[in-house]
Amino acid sequence: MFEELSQKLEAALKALRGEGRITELNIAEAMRQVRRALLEADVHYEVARDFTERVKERALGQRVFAQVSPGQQLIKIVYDELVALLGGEHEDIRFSPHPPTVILLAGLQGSGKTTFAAKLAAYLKRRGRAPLLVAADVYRPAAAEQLTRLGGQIGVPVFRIPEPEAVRAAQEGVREARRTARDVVIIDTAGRLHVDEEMMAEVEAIKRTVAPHETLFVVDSMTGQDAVNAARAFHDRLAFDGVVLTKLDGDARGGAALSIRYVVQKPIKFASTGEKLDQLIPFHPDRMAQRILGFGDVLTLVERAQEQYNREQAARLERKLRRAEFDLEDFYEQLQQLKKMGSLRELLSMIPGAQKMLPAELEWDERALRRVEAIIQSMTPEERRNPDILNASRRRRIAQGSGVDLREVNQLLRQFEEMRRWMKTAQKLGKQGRSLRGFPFLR
Ligand SMILES: Nc1nc2c(ncn2[C@@H]2O[C@H](COP(=O)(O)OP(=O)(O)O)[C@@H](O)[C@H]2O)c(=O)[nH]1
Ligand SMILES: [Mg+2]
Repeated sequence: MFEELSQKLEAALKALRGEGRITELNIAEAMRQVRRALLEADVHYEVARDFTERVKERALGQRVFAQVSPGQQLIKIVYDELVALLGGEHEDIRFSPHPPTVILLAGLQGSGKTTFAAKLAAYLKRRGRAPLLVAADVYRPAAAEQLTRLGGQIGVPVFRIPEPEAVRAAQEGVREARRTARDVVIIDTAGRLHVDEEMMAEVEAIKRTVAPHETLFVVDSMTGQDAVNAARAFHDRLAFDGVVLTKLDGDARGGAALSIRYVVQKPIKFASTGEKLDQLIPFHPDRMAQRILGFGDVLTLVERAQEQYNREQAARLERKLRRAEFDLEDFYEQLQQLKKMGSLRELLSMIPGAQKMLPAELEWDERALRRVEAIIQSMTPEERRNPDILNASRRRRIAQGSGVDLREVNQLLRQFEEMRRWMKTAQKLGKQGRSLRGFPFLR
């Protein structure tokens, strides 16, 4: 996500990052580079120009170059402005005090509406809501089919009617939700390849009829400036309440998406980062700005961990950590948890600094993870609980059993020891008042 933009921005700001002398002149030069990086990522030129102008003005106004760590100050200004550009505060779905809350999705064909409908339903279900999906994309039977299949995967009911009448489908869907006590209705609509009158009129009619609490515009971030134009066109007709950026996992022209908020003045509420149904993140401008500037997104990582981790497991783990009893069995359990949280690539992208080491090594990493699993699986329960008994002959047996080199077994055990040592250090920190959160081996 924004990997290229990230790298270029970092390069532009790097010269200013150290304690080095900063002058009006090199601020101007850095901003020229920042502007170029934004333009190359397909950020709208007006947005890029305003952005760098504002940063420059603030930097000069605060006499950044006279400060103790001018580079850091400037990066802070860039960060603040980026957060502002992305909308400032996080905005959640606005739920109606009188359920069901009705959410209408609109956007071009292929933008990811149907996928998002299911992702949103799964997300709301995890938050304790009872959603109903409504197929108001009534013209292609395959569309309702797709929604029904996705609903099945996440255990959320899907409402559809056989007739090709979108407005009625939406209306009856809301009625069905009331009848079956579902508290959120998500209406998936038909899109066209291009903005066209018929489509707009239909979505408008649905909106008028069901009076949704939220109308969300779903847009493919990879379509560059077209995304911005579509946003404008939909907003003129529908006056939507929020934006969903999809396909942020692709890197191509994602920067255009950053202009949308600026152009339509409506909050981005979610970002979709893959085809899998759990690849959805609530959009937080500050977290996104941190990612773009290469600072990772630790908060989203922790939230993801908390979602996957049940409380009992967490309590047990915490107990073990406190007593420094963490063994290979716990380690294995953690690996499984980690895998459930998403792809390694996605997780690493949330860890500060990890993006830089990503590309080439990553495939190796996924393979390495499987080998680690195989090694641990080849141990007896007793060995997992008490790795100290792993003498040379036991190690040889494990290597043979898991089909890896003895060297790799030794390496894993060494790393595990190191990790345990780190945990003890973390414990000491914990005693000094800092809490131990998230995953212990994601330092
Ligand atoms: N890589 C990626 N693909 C996505 C994402 N969201 C949707 N897709 C894919 O984009 C295609 C179109 O999505 P769909 O939900 O059918 O779009 P719709 O026509 O707007 O309903 C499908 O192949 C999806 O799997 C995303 O966030 N990332
Ligand atoms: Mg669809």
